[in-house]
Amino acid sequence: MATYIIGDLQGCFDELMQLLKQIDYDPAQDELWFAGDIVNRGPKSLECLQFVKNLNAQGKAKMVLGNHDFQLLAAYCGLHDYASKSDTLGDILSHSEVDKLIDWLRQQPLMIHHPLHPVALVHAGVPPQWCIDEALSHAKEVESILRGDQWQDFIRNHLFGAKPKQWHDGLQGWARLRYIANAFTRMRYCNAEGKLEFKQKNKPKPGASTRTDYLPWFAHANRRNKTSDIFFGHWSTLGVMDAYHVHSIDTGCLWGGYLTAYCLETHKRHTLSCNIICQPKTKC
Ligand SMILES: [Mn+2]
Repeated sequence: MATYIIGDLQGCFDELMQLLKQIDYDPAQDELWFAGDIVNRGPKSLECLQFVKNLNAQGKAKMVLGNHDFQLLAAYCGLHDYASKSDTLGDILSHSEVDKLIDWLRQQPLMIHHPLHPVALVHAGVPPQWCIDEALSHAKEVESILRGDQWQDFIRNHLFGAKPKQWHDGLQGWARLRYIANAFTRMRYCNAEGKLEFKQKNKPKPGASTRTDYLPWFAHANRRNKTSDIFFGHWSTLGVMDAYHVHSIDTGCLWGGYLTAYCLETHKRHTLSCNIICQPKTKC
C-alpha cells in the first residue's frame, strides 16, 4: 500500500494516467491525495474531476480545493466577473451530471491531515501564525459554509477579493472566511503575522534584499505549523522544495514542466515530463 500526493492536474488527465502507469499504481491498494486545481486551463478537466470523484467515493482518493476549483464553482453559480479566456470548464458545465459533480466538489476540504502521521496537505499554504490545529479549525469554517445552504451566496458575493490582507482572531463574518479561503488557496508570500501579498508570483531571487517583510509563507522563522510536514501545490514557478518542513508538488505539468507524485511511505518523488504532451501557449 502506498499513498501518493499528486500535484496540480489542471485538466492534464492523459499525463495523470501516464504517471500512474509509471508508478505501478494499484487502485485496490494505493491512495491518492490531490493538491487541488484538478480542473481548468488544461484540456481534460471533466475527466480529471470524474476520476477523483469516483476514487473518492471508494475511499481511495482525497483532494483539497484550489483557486481553480473555486473558479469552477463560481462559473456554475453564474459568476462571470472572474472568468478568463483561458478557462476550459465548458465540458463540465454542459455535462448532464454537472449538478452532481459540483455538489461533490463543493464538499471537499481546504486542508487534510493524515490520521496517523504528522503530514498535511493544502493547495497554497498555511499562514505562519496558525498552529496545525488552528489551521484545521479555520479550514472547517469555510468548509461548513460550502457544505451548507449559503454556499452559492458565499461564492457569488463574498469569496472573491484580496481583502482583508491581515488576519486577526477577531475577524468576523465574510471577511474572516475570505481571508481563510485566500490563505489556503492563493497565498505565496506573506509577512510574519500572515499579512498576504498577492502580486509576487515568482520564486524568491537569490541575493534579493532581505529588508522586505514578505517571505514565502513557509520561510518565516516564527512559523507555528512546522509540527507537521505540509505538502502544497499552486506555486509552479517555485520548483522542487523539500525544506522548511514543507514539500512543493506543483511542478508545472500544465506549463510543460512535470507532474509529480510524492510517495509518503518512501519519500520519493516520481515525475512525468509533460514537455511533449502539454506545451505552453497551445490549447492546454
Ligand atoms: Mn492554484
